[in-house]
Parts: sequence; C-alpha cells; structure tokens
Amino acid sequence: MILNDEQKAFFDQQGYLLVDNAVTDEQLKALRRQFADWVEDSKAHDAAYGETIDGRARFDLEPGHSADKPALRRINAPTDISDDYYRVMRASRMTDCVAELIGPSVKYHHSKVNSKLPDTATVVKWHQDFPFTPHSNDDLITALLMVDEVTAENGPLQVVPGSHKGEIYDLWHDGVFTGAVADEVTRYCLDNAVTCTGKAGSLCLMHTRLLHGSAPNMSAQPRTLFITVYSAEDALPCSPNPVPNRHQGEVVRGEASGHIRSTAFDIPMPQMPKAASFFDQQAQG
Ligand SMILES: O=C(O)CCC(=O)C(=O)O
Repeated sequence: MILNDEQKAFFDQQGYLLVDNAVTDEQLKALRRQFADWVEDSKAHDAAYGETIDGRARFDLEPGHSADKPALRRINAPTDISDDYYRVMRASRMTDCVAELIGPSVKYHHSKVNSKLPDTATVVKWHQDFPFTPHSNDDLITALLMVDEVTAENGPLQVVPGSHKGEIYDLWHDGVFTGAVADEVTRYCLDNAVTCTGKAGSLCLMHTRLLHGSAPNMSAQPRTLFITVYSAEDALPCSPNPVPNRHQGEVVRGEASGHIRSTAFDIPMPQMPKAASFFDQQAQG
C-alpha cells in the first residue's frame, strides 16, 4: 500500500490528492528527455502536426509558435509513441495509487501531455472532466504527473475542493460546446480555488467530477504535465474517446469482470474535438 487511510479519506472528501515521488528518478528522467526531444522536433513545424489513430494532429501548437519561441502545448496519446510514457501509465507508483483509490481493477482510457512553455499564453478554463468522458459510473481519476516542478507562478493546476460531490455542470452554452463552465460558475471557482504545486515527479490525483482549471505560465520555467485518465474496470464509456489511442480499455490492474456498474446522471453528450485538442473548443467560449 502506498496511500494511508488519511490520504484515502482526503481524496474521498476533497476530490483530489497530492502525492510525492510518484515515479522513480529514472522514469522521470526518461519522460523529461523524451519531452525535450518533442519540443526540439516542434521547432521544424508551424502548425499542428503528426497523427493520432483517428487522423487528427498529435502535436498541438499554440498560435505564435516559432523555432525561437516554441509553444508546443499538447501531445495527444504520448503512450502510443513512447515506451517510456506507456510504461509509466501502465506500471508505476502512479498506477498503484490509482488502483488503491478506484481499484482493485482499473482500466486505461487516454492520456496527453499538457505543456506551458515560458512566454506562452495557454490557459485551461474551469471545467470538470466527466462531461468530456461520461461513463456508466463516475469512478474515474485524472492523474496529473508533474514532469517539471510546478510552482505558483508557472501555471499550476487549481481545483475546487469538494466540488466532485456537487452538480455536474453543463459545458454547452448557446448551442456551442465550449468545454468550460458558465461565467458565474467560474467566479465561484476562482473564489474557492486551491493551487496544486509540487516538485517534479509529484502527482495530483483528481476525481473526474472535480472543478479545475489553470492560469498561464507567468515565469521563465516550463510547466509540463503528463495527464492520464483511468477508470474503474466496470465503468463503461458512454461517448467516444476524445483522445483515441491504441491502448484504450486496457486493464492495467486487476482483471476484466464482464460487468457494467452504473450510477444515475443526466448530462448532455460532449462534442468530439475536431482539431488537435480541447484548447480550440475552449477558445470558442
Ligand atoms: O493542463 C492543465 O493545467 C489542466 C489540464 C486539464 O484540465 C485537462 O486537460 O483536462
């Protein structure tokens, strides 16, 4: 066991949990090395590039990206193209923590890298993850692994503690799927936000219904997160995977039960992103 009873109770009550040293030094080095290579490659491009299994771009660039000031902001399904990212998703202390919270049997849904390089403007508007990835029950965890140190200045994740026990907010506004909550909910979030910082290798485990967002990087230090979504094995997706990938549905802990467990909810279907990532959906808001 990695998590003690106090940590499990904190996750249950607050909807998130910070854990140090969620990967080994070697794993962290490998993730950082691979990400540095991806940034280097991005300098040769001026628009989103690469391809995921559904034909959308894998590497998403912020407007203004250049070789001098790279602004690589998203890598979709890094586990499809990097053994190091796949192995950390599949078999690390991060995987163990998730299994202790929603296991014993756990399935992989999707992953991405969200990057905020220095001098970039990327923000993540407030939202919950469940309306993007509804399942038959809400035992889903978004695991955000800090590949760089995350400080108060470099665009940390912010969360609203306890909000996973409240309502599921609509991400559609005036017929547009903006991937963000309404303005009045955003104001509530800003008034109640807690900032999640940590050294490289730390992990934020977040319940799928927790309200969260993040501000731009105001520092000279990069902020890279490896974000993995896992579900309980008996949670079945109710809509297409927004980040389709080769390993979706893989049972990473425990075994396939052949059961579907359901809880009641009534929410609008999400819209699949048409471009490389949800940043374009959120830009419509
Ligand atoms: O990159 C971040 O700060 C948060 C990411 C996030 O909320 C998401 O990808 O759903």
